[in-house]
Amino acid sequence: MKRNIVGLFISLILILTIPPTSGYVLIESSNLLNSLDGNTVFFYDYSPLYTENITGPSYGRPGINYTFCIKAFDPEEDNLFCIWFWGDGTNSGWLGPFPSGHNICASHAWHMEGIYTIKVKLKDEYGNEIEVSHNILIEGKPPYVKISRPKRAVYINNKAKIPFFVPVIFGDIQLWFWANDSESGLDYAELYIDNELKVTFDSIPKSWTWDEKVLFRHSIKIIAYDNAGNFATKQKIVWKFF
Ligand SMILES: [Ca+2]
Ligand SMILES: [Ca+2]
Repeated sequence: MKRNIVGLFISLILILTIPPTSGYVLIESSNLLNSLDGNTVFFYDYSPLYTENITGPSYGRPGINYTFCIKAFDPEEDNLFCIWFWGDGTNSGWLGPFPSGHNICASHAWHMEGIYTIKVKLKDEYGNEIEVSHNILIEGKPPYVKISRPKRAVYINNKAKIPFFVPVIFGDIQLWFWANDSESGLDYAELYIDNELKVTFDSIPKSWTWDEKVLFRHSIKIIAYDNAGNFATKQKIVWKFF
């Protein structure tokens, strides 16, 4: 008994006086109990302290599998275990063991639109834990996209002269496009003329001057993509002379 009290006293002195070398320190309760037995096995163990952020998309579409990865480093190079909580009530179950510093990846698909907070919990062999989170917006609505110029009119040297039932263009013309996406935001848009990619816009509204000397019937097509990967297409048939 006396030995136990002395052991406990020494343990408390150690807790209060030995400074951690870095980060924060966890003392295993089982180790503290060992010391109470008189077997003064007493050591510090550190959490998997150094975690990088979760890498993976911040936007996605319903029903598509997305992969996320995380790297964590344990100061004692303990093996790590990992569990992913997907924010929709499901989780991956504990995965591992993985060596310290390993890139741990997992995939998931969400079936309903919404914002989900992914949480990943890492623990070492002693149960010391660290948790990181990452949000993903799942949405399936295509962007709104419009070719706002040319309208149904006759254009001569970039000026609309008279209304007509199709756009008829003489000479160069400035084309105008407009698009937006109210869920994940617009990512980029591509302009095609006669199915040939002419330019990629990273934001919209945008204009582009069509100065090719061509004849007769042509198609102007714009495809807009949102950040989740949904897209929408608009096409206009025009007649162009030089
Ligand atoms: Ca550890
Ligand atoms: Ca959208």
